[in-house]
Amino acid sequence: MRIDVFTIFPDLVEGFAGASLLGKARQGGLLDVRVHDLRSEATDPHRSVDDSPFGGGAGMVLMPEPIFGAVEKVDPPRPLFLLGPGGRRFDQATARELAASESGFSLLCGRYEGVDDRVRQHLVDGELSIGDYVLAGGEVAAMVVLEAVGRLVPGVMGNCTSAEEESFSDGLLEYPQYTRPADFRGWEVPEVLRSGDHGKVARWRRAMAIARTLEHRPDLVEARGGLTDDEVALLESVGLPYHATSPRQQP
Ligand code: JCQ
Repeated sequence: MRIDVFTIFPDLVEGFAGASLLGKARQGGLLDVRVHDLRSEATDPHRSVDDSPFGGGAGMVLMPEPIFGAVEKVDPPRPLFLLGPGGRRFDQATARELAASESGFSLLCGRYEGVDDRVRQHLVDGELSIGDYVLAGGEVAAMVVLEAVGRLVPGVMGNCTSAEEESFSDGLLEYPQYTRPADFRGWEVPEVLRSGDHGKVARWRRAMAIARTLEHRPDLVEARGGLTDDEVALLESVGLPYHATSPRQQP
C-alpha cells in the first residue's frame, strides 16, 4: 500500500516512517510511504511556504503554490486528506477503511493559522481530524494516521491475530494483561490466569473487558448497543455487578 505525506517537516515524518513497525513494513515492501517536502516546491527565492492572511489578522497561512506544486508533481494516491481540527474524526473504523484500500491514500499536513482555502476547495478530497484539540501542525496527526493504518495492513504486524483481538476490534477495551513474576511486591496475578483452564481464562477475560468498558468507557458500550443477555450473564457468573442503561437487541 502506498501512502504519500506532504509536509514542511519531511525529516520528522521520514524518521517516524523509518522506525519500528512502520520501518520494518516499509523494508519488507508491504508499505510504500513517500514523504514530500512542501518547501521544495516554493516558487520564490526565499522558498516561502506561508504568507499573511488577506483581510488582516494574526499569524500566517500556508500558500497554495507550494502545495499544488508538490501534489501535482507526484500525482499521489487518492483520496488526499488534509489533516486539521476541522476534519472528520479519525477513529478505528476509519483506520480499517483506509487499511483496506487497494491503491492507498495521501495526507497533507496543515499548519499555522490554516491553509489557503483553495487547497480545500480544489485540491484535497477530504479532511481528517485526530481529535478536538489544536496542534501546531498536522505532522503529529499524520503520524497517528500512519501508525493506526499501517499496523492494520495485512502482514504488517508480526503476530497476525493480535491486531484483530485487540481493543476496539469488537468495541471493547482490553482485558487486564499480566506477565512474570506471578507475585510482584505482594500483588499477585489472578489465580484464573495460572489455572491452565483455557475456557475459564477466555470467559474471565471477556468478562473483564466488558466490566472495564462499562466502568471507564460507557459510551463505547452504548455505541455497540448495550450488552447482550449472554454478556450480562457472563458478568454475573464471575461476580461482577451490572447496572443496565439500555437493553440491546439480541443477535
Ligand atoms: C489535527 N486534530 C487537530 C493546525 C490549522 C488544516 O489547517 C490546520 C491544521 C493544523 C494541524 O492539525 C491539527 C489537528 N487533528 O491541529 C491548524
